[in-house]
Amino acid sequence: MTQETPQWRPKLKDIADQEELFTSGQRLCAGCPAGSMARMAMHALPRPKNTIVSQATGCLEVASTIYPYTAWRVPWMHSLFENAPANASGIEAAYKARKRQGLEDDIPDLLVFSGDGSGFDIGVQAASGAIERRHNFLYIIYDNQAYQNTGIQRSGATPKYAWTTTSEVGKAVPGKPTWKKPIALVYAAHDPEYCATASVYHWRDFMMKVRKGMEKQGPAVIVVLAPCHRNWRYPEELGMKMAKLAVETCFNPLWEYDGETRTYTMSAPSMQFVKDPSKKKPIEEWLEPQGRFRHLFRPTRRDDLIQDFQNLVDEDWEFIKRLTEM
Ligand SMILES: Cc1ncc(C[n+]2csc(CCOP(=O)(O)OP(=O)(O)O)c2C)c(N)n1
Ligand SMILES: [Mg+2]
Repeated sequence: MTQETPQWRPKLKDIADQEELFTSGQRLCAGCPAGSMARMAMHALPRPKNTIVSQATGCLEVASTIYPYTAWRVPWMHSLFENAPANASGIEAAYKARKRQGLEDDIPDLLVFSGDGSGFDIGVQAASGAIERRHNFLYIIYDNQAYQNTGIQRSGATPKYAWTTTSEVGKAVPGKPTWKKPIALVYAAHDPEYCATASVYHWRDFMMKVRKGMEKQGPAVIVVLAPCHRNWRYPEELGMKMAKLAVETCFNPLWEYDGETRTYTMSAPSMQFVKDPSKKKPIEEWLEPQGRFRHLFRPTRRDDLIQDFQNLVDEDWEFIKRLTEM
């Protein structure tokens, strides 16, 4: 057996000494974990000075690139919802052509960021095509479960019963009528080199996944849950706690797909709930602090809807458990 190089594990001390490639001074909301997510991702790059970012529109983009300022200390390209992975494909193709002509020695690493609006809905076509063409890029989708930057419209990532401005709560309808798309599985089914889910709370797990995804030669996708206090309506200092609870309730199971072996693996933070199912918290612990689910608890408690939500979470969890036990 060949000796594998040990997996990179970030240490806080080392990160503290590194240059910030996603800087402070951007205009994300106070407590918005999307900013922490971007910082962590940039600190996990294998070749920080040799990376190009292609970014779809969304909170992270509009808040970090208000003309004439930018929070990005790497070459960065604005993209549409529809084409962020396609832009990355084009950049890679252009560098390859220039290298063939002897104009470049190197092809930079490509990192794509988008929100769930692009990653779950409007940009799926471009992402699907870029993965199929086997471009060498990592696509990070930060999932805050709605189109937040334009005023909280529901997306394919919005869970059932959540309030948004386009999934209203009233006498006739209790929020969004349908469940969220299993988008990470949709991308994993494309058989990329690497695919994973992540949480902004489990910072080391997330950063190790970013490093892995960047180092793979070929397409990689990470879907990271990043709470949004404007829509989820929790006190703004509780973002990381909401992300942690999403993992503890198994609403956001953390797993990886390895394209080489074509296998799914449960990641360490979620593995504990497989080993000891009694540690899995009831979903209402995650739902109740969130104003977008207030109507499930007040003025009358809707046990039927809470139970339905729990059943959906349990079904997804059982499915992931079966996949990762293959
Ligand atoms: C095709 C298209 N439709 C609508 C818009 C307007 N728009 C810009 S950002 C945005 C919301 C982004 O949502 P998401 O991707 O989830 O990112 P978030 O703002 O939640 O971080 C919308 C609707 C657009 N730019 N392009
Ligand atoms: Mg969003």
